Amino acid sequence: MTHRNLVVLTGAGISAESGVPTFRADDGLWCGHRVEDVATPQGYAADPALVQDFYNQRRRQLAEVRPNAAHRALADLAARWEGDFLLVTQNVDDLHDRAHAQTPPGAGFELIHMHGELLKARCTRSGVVMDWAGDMAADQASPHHPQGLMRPHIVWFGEMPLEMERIEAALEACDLFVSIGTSGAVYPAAGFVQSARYAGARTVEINLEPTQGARLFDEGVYGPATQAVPGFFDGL
Ligand code: BV8
Repeated sequence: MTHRNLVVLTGAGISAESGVPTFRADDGLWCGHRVEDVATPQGYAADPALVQDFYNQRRRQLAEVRPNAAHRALADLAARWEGDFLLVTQNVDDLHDRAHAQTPPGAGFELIHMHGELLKARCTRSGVVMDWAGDMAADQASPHHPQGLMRPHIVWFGEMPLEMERIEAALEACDLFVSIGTSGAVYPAAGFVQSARYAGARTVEINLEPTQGARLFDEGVYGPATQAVPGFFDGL
């Protein structure tokens, strides 16, 4: 069966073999922090220095990691895919961006970072988003508003993910939905498989092991992403 309109959702598991830690380690902590202390507007308001340092550490780490075979397999697929292909990532690293930069220009690859990006910052007053590669101070003045501060351009818990209308439109039109390296613990991303099923799409979960939402998928492909992802898409 040939597919025309593909939506791929990725999570932290696709970057794990590049050395980027996933979120839900066994101790439930995230790099030693409680999620609510570092990934909520309340946590930022309570201790902006702690939150900025948490993101400064992760932004610095990007220099030490590289895209892996799973990121590259998706970029190669985009270069040869003839229909629509939307890649939605929950990840805030730039590994998909870097893998795609190595493919021919104009390849059919739309990428949405629905939870924001480590390499971008946002003015708290004007909402203007700008590239940001270095550290950010707790009281980082904004060049866009006299009373504004710069915060990470990251979607925290309780905040609306980005580009939801584009994502929902693509899910309604897709005939193949592939979820890669995500535990299915966070909404609305965890609900995308239901939208794809409702649209009549074939749904596939690719993960290290079956997730809590595995039964929602038509098929499961299990193993490390650097093997399972190329294996699945090479055969497509
Ligand atoms: C919103 C940015 C509404 C931060 C992130 C009760 C029930 C249902 C929902 C809720 C509820 N209470 C609250 C909610 C909503 C909440 C939510 O879902 N909470 C959960 C915890 C219950 N969601 C929100 O708040 C969202 N916003 O709902 O807004 C709204 C409406 C109107 C107006 C305003 C607001 C916003 C959620 C976004 C939060 N931000 N990230 C940052 O990154 O610093 S979420 C964070 O979790 C990351 O983005 C991450 O990507 C995401 C999901 O985690 P995963 O990627 O899945 O990572 P995880 O570690 O969990 O899993 C990794 C998987 O990989 C595992 O399955 C593992 O087996 C696998 N793996 C590991 N190694 C490999 C591998 N697979 C393959 N190969 C390997 N080598």
